[in-house]
Amino acid sequence: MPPIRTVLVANRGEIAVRVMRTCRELGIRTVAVYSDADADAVHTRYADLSVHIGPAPSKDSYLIAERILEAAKATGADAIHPGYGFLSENAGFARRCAQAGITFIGPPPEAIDRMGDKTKARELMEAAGVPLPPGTTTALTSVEEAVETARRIGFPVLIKAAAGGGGKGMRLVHAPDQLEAAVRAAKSEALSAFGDDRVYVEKYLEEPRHVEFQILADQHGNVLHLFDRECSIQRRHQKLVEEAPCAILSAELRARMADAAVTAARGCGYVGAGTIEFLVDKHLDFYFLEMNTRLQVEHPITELITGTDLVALQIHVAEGHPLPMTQADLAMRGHAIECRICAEDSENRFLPSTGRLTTYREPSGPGVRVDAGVDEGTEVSSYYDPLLAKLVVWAPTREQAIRRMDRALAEYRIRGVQTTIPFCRFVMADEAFNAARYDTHFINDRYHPAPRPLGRAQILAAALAVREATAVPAAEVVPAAATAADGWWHKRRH
Ligand code: MV4
Repeated sequence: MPPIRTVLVANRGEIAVRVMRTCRELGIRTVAVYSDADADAVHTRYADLSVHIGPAPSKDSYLIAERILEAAKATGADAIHPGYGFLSENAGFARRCAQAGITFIGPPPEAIDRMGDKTKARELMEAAGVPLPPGTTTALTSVEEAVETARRIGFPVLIKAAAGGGGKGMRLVHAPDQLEAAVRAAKSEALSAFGDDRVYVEKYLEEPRHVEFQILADQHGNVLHLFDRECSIQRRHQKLVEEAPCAILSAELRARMADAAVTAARGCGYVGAGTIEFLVDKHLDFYFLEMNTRLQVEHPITELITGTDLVALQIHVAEGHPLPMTQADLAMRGHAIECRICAEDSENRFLPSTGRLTTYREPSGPGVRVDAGVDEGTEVSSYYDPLLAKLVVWAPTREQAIRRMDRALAEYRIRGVQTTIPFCRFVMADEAFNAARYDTHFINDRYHPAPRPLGRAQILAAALAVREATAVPAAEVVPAAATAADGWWHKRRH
């Protein structure tokens, strides 16, 4: 395959900028696509060329394959990098790129299809000998089948959508009499979310850790792993803090999981960068969960512990070259942590926060990397994912990385929106996190922030609103207005 000269990045925000940075280092021209909301966005300005593709809503712009392909043709792009989200795991889009003679910088569409259907993936992984949570490897054909399976594997069980992933359309079931309703609910949710109502049953693992392996494969049958990341600190299936390597894996367990991950990638005919997700239970048994057939948000922590550039490697294998290293060339060094800086109010139920970034100053210094998609003056809207930037640190040890992250979080200055920085600082200070004793329930188990005291402007606004509604002197009702949001932080899991 001829070398790639121009890459169109079919994405926005931090990942678009991240991909374009490597392209620039490689002497590859970059093309941005942008919506109405992103006319002045960082990624739009960073690119060598930029093409307007439609109105702000993603469904009218970043998700329209036709528009993206037209932009690629109009600018002479010979490759498209999809980033994550949007069209990145859309096999149909990958096929249309190929038909248009454009290199899709990602896996073959067949591999996307094989791993996108979770029952197909389970069937393939079982055949390859990768450990799976007990359950069905085909879609349920009746409620009776669910009952029989649950009796065999034991409660609790999860009903999962075959077309799902990332937690959508899941139902937890504790007893046989709940099964019928759960299957019906899961099917209807799956139908409206994915247009596919197939569901299957899996044994529910109670307090698992989410540990994933980075995989790289070329078109010549070489498959490597780049070690592991722990991503157990999640809220509603959104990761917030990730670290590499996972602090609790012995060398022996890491080697067995890495083997299973390479086997999984081979089993679906994978090419490019991908991630195998596992759940690890308290006995340190591990189970295949799903494969993400794209570059992931948290890829930088792997880059920092392995000294690699995953985007450069994606481009290298997309050009048809063999991987430039062997497994023996790869080693992990030190420890990396990523904090996702999102426009969400972590002290008020992580509610989305919008507005103009009136102040935006990034931390820097030893071992600090910031991948941002915003700068001072950026208008943060509610059209897109709230991720503003990723703060990533590297240090020789986990302890030093935690201290370094806290230092960098303290340096960050963002005004205009609320962010997840207070939450990330809570994690860095948390005793269980420091001891690496945490699982996927970390946030529910440990994070119960007191509500932030209302600011002067909020108190005045509340007072005015109350006065307008009641026509009594504002001063008398301020305390009641200030407690209007009470109560939520008392909520606990179970
Ligand atoms: C599970 C599970 C427990 N047991 N499967 C959530 C997202 C999707 N990828 C699958 N998920 C889970 N599947 C079995 N058999 C628990 C979860 C889960 C989870 C997994 C990883 C990280 C955070 C999570 C939060 C809630 C549930």
